[in-house]
Amino acid sequence: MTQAPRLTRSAPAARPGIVHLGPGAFFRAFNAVYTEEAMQAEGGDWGIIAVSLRSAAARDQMGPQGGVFTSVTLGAGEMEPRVIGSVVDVLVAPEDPAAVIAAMADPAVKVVSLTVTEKGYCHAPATGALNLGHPDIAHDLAHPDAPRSAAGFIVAALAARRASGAAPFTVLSCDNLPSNGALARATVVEFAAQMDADQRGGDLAEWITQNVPFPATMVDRITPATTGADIAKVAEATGRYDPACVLHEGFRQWVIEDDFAAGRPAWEAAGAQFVASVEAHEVMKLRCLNGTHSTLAYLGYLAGYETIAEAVADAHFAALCTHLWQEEIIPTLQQPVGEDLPAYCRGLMARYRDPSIRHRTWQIAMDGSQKLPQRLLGTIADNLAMGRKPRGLALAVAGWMRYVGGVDEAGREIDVCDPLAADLRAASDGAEGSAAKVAALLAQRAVFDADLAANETLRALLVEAYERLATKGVKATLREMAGD
Ligand code: CS2
Repeated sequence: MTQAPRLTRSAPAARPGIVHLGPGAFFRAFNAVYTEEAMQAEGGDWGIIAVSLRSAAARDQMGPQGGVFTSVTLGAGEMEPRVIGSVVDVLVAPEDPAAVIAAMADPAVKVVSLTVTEKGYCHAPATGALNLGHPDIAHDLAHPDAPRSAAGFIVAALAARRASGAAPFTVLSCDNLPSNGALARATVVEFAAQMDADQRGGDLAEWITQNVPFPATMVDRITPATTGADIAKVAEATGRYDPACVLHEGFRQWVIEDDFAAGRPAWEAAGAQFVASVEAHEVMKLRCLNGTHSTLAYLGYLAGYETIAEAVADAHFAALCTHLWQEEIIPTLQQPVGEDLPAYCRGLMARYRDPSIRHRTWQIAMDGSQKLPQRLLGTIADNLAMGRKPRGLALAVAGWMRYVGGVDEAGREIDVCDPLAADLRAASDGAEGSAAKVAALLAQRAVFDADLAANETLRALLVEAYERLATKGVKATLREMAGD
């Protein structure tokens, strides 16, 4: 590799107005870019203090560069690099939690946004309730001044602002969860209620409920994890070494509920859509995009495909997506204002097919226990309630069941990355035969609610799909389903 000099900041940094929790690739390709463009168009002190709740990687990558990084738009074999400067500081929470609370408590900060992934909400995926048994939540309730979880930091900072008479900030969830604003509110308020119950919070839960807005958002931009080869390619193209670079598709969509306590960047100047309710957009995106993404991830991985583009280049996988959209997903949806559902799904297929986006099936397969309910299971429940048999969606869930069993079709071990991986593996290993394995996994209450688990139609569809996958493999199963 050429010894390119490191990227550094050239323009002065904006004053901070946002604290963002979760400074991974998606945040850099999305929130940071929208905020950069909003400040360029309309000005404002909206510099972002990015906070990593776990590893020091983001700080080690961006810190020496003064927060700047390269955002690379991919498409048609071309790379379009651009330096983004909206991140003005990067903190690592475990190194100094008090510094994070102080940054969030600064009255100059008007928005606290989050991309902490599904598991960062520490909730039970099947119900949405805060999981009080979660180790981070238990820790934070015992040590509220040195929290680890997003909810713990938000409550500590809101308590500090209330005590100092500062106005609250807006909490802006940008994770792929249904009603993500309401979910963030429920977990934060429940955490505060636990503090109040021990006489440590006063009536903080009530104060948060009355004063803190939690607008919902729908976020969309496909952003694979950056690899070493990507960093080398970017250095080649730009002449700068930038380990914080992100490579993503050109498409982006941000739909936001316009409910902010103390102002916000002019994100609409960068194309964000402000609406009264995000729900229909969110459900459309989670079911149409993320639902088929997870389907392609499990079945594609088992079939030996490394990326989404490779999977949909197989005509049977593409046909499965089309079947899912037309027959099993769109019939459950309300059409969001300004969207045309069939055209939206055709657009998704075009996005998936782009071979320059190397989005690994293994990456999307991660954390399935946290993703399945909103991506696949709600759609299944709606189909069943309408008297329909969702065979394609059941095949996807059976694919997940095979995947979490931990062995691929060639007999190789799968590196299953999921907070419940050990439980799921034990459930699968402890059962013999397709029907028993399906039953053992359906009994995982964190993933399947009691009603769905008791549905005999679903059980039969899952057992049939699981048996086919186990005996014939993914490719032969898809060929049979297509009638070839
Ligand atoms: C993907 C998403 O990793 C995953 O689970 O389905 O990250 C997806 O790429 C984004 O939601 C697209 O906006």
